[in-house]
Amino acid sequence: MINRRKFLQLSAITAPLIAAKKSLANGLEGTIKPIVVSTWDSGMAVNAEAWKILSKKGRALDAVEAGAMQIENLINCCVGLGGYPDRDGIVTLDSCIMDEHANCGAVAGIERIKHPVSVARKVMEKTPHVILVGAGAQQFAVENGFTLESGELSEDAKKAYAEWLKTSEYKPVINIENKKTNGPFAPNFFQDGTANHDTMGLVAMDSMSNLSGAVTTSGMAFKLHGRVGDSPIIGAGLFVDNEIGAATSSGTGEEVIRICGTHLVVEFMRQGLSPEMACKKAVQRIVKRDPAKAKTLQVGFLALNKKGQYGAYAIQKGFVFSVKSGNENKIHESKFLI
Ligand code: SD4
Repeated sequence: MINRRKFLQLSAITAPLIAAKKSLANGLEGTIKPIVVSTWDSGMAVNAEAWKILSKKGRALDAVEAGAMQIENLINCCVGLGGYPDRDGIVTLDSCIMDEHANCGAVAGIERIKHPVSVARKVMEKTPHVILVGAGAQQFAVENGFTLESGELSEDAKKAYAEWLKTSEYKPVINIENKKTNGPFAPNFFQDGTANHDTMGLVAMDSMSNLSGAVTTSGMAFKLHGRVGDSPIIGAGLFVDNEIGAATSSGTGEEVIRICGTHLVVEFMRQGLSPEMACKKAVQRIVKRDPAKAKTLQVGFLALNKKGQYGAYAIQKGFVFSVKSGNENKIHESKFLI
């Protein structure tokens, strides 16, 4: 007969074995966490902010919000209020956030609010809704203590808008960060040399293996007033499934919305594809629909799975992303299709 002491000894030996077997069965051995991945090279500073939370065993949701706020805070940055306006000269911001329970919130076309990502979080936590738009989103923000800012364009944005008004042509600029090719429409570079983009998407996994993501943007420069891109649309600009992984996107939002881009990426990962292959298949879906048009635009997807593996893929050369974990802190170039 097995006595109590023997039973305890046996359990002490078998419990870790069972746990190890379970994690092998899940395929999660060797998981890298915490980890945060962000679009573009400006993601380095965003990741650093998120890392302050992740490295202290904080929640991925708090980390992605803090990361997005970092870039929204910059005065001459394309992402927040310093971003480029729409064709009427008004800066309108889109943002969303999603956590490990599929809770999500978003704001679209919000004006004069510095931290749309935090308003998105409030929509998620304080309302039964997912998306608030325009004046309603702004009203909700003010009612929840957010300050109504002046709405004046940044110096960069004023110059670019004046330049754009000369032709008033709507032409989304591929890899708008590239100063050499994009001339007056290229935004500034930050002091650390990283480029200044109009969208920041980031996804993170915390030390509890929980995933979250956030996106914040001023959207496509010189868009029609009222236009909403992919960034605040759950399943387009951001999707998180805590069983599988998370994905975000950057580029021409209309193309991402058409294929429910980030949801598609996560579903490809569910089928067993690596993050990079999942992003590639989503990019192929866009290109296949209209190959000629695809040559004229850029879309990049960035994904992270439950093992802490990440990958990206873009239509064109030039999409870069930033990674921060215990193992690395660097900018990667995405592979591309065309
Ligand atoms: C949009 N996807 O508004 C955004 C723009 C973007 O890098 O990502 N630019 O369509």
